[in-house]
Amino acid sequence: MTESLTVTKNKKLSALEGIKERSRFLRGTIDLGLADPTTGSISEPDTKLLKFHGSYMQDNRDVRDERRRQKLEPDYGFMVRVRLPGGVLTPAQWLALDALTRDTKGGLRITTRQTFQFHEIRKERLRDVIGAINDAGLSTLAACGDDVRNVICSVNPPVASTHAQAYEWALKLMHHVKPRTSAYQELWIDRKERTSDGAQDDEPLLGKSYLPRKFKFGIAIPPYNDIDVFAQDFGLIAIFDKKNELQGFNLAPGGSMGATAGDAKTYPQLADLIGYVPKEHLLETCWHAVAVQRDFGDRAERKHARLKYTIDDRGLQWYHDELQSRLPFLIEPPRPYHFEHNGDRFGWVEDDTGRWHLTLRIPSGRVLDVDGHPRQSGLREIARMHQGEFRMTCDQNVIIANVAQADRAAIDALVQQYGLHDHVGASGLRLHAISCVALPTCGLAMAESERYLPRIVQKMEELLGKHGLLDEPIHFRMSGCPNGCSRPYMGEIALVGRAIGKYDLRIGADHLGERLNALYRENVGEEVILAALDELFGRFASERAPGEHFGDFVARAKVVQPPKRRPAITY
Ligand code: SRM
Ligand code: SF4
Repeated sequence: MTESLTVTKNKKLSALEGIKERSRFLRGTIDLGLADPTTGSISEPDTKLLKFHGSYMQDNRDVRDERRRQKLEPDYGFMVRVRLPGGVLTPAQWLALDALTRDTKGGLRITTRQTFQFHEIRKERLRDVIGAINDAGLSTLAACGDDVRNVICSVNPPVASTHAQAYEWALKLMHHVKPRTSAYQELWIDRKERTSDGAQDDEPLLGKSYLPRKFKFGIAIPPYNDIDVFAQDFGLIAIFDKKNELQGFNLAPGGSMGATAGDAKTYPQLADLIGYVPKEHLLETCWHAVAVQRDFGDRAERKHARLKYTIDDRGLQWYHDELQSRLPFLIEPPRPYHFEHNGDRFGWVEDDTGRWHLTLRIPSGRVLDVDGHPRQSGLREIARMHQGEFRMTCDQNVIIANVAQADRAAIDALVQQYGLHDHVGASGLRLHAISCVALPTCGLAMAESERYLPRIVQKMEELLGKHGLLDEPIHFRMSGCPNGCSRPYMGEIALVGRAIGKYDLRIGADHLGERLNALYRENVGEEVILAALDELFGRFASERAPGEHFGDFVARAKVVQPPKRRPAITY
């Protein structure tokens, strides 16, 4: 790690670097903070360390001002995120997570990285909740923090063996690069009163200061790009032979969505191909892919600390060459592949082995009983009888996977009984609409997102209906701020929150997740958004080429000019 010293020697490290380095491998004083009964919070430095354990301290922003007026401390609650590589869990695990919602608010929340979050857990219940997640054979370690996040993997392929093989590598990869600290075991599983000094710990990959920032891997199984592989810090495209045997992976580093409003030095960026490795080299390649960023990522400026900036500052070819220099085998040129599909396909799909998979739409991933939609109860009943597994999708939906033909009718009956058939008769826009959590729990939200989605979708549907476009599959993404948790920069239409009631309207990403969109109207309210879309839908209906998607149309018609990809490297 001498290189990292060279890279950062003339810069002042960010404050968080010191907190991490002094934390005794992520211990800090979390144990003392949890034991303090005088407040619902923990100390600021400990909140940073807690993220590595999979939890954020938040407060309910709906009541923040009122509590301040009443001179009460904020209404603190903890968000807990489960680490669920590939988004797969058993019915027993579903039931275990479902039971934990007794201690939380907002039910189970499926995220855009195929896992679950719980919200508004009181401090005194945090250990029990995280402990119970571990009792269910799951973990929260590295679900948040400056580490390698949940490794995501396509869940939709109709060829069962391709999913099984890719999923196996998602699990292996997550295991290979996860933190090694024993602090997690002490705090949440052994639940020690006082944690150790960490002297026995070592982090051979991540180091004492962990990574400069989060690092995200995702595995796509062509022709499905249901994970948005180019939005990852390091995308992996699984390559199969004609017999559907996994051969290896194309490597696509340098993507991520986050940007800061008004700061042109921050921007969304797509990953680009740098080569291919056979599957037996995947783990070593990914280890070093992380290590390069550990050593060269910006530890002074957190807004500039993602791999995309390291690559853009130094070049894609530089990253390839640096990674190559650490590997004892050659990175080969990328193998051919093509994507045909992005997003989820709803309803029943039969795979090549005769097993069935049912994708259900869960608006914004919120598994909760709400008026007329007892989704949580319905999925609980399905979990009680289901013999296969559940798979979460990156569009926040759920797949009742691996169902025998004989069990389909019983599942269909529960779907009807509990109103889980939202996808039936839904507009193309509604089926492909996703939103981030935003208010009231997200501390960074500038505008509503999840709570606004139903209203804006309905208004947009009125316009689509007027122009005869209701069935048009349009990827619509909404975020409560420019951080981009719903991958809005890859939406054919996107709203990115700037202030309460104000959004950037962005358009022009393609339908396959291979091109970013561009800003069309900045910081505008609903009226302007709808007027702009009315005009665009009208033009799209009358001027589109046969089969052309909305995003492609607005790009071809030069309504906006989406950014270009990085130039390809030479091999
Ligand atoms: Fe995110 C921060 C929610 C996927 C980019 N994200 C947050 C926090 C933790 C807010 C905070 O830092 O205080 C949000 C918690 C809200 C809450 O109340 O629960 C939050 N992000 C989410 C989730 C739950 C959105 C959802 O509605 O599903 C997703 C959880 C994923 C998971 O299971 O791991 C989520 N976040 C994403 C994605 C999409 C992805 O990874 O595919 C992105 C864009 C890709 C990327 O990383 O750039 C994303 N989240 C961010 C960023 C911007 C990071 C950056 O480098 O610029 C932040 C802000 C930060 O980290 O400082 C952020
Ligand atoms: Fe919060 Fe912004 Fe992420 Fe939405 S996009 S969850 S508002 S950080």
